Amino acid sequence: MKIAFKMRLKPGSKEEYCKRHDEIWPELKQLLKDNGVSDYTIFLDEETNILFAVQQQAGEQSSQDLGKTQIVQRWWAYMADIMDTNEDRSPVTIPLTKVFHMD
Ligand code: RM4
Repeated sequence: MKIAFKMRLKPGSKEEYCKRHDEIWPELKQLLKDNGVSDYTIFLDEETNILFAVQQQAGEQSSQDLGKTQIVQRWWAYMADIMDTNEDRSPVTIPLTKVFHMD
């Protein structure tokens, strides 16, 4: 099932966000794949600094449901300085509603 959600990047952090994701930890990538997440893309609206994430999820969990794992907790803590976060440093994540799809 394809799902989408939005997060928010701190202004002026585009380059750093891209750099960190270009260098995504192999163990995080593997964890996502092992949990059925694939075809995962994040877009940035440079006008609003909103990050739009789209991904395929094979099971019940999206990338945002893996916060109980050490790897994701470490990754979220690493990213917290350039993103809008909750108390626990997870990225503020707002699910988006699918309104159209065409194969
Ligand atoms: C994002 C955010 C998401 C994570 C991806 C890889 O900035 O931290 O939760 O799944 O990176």
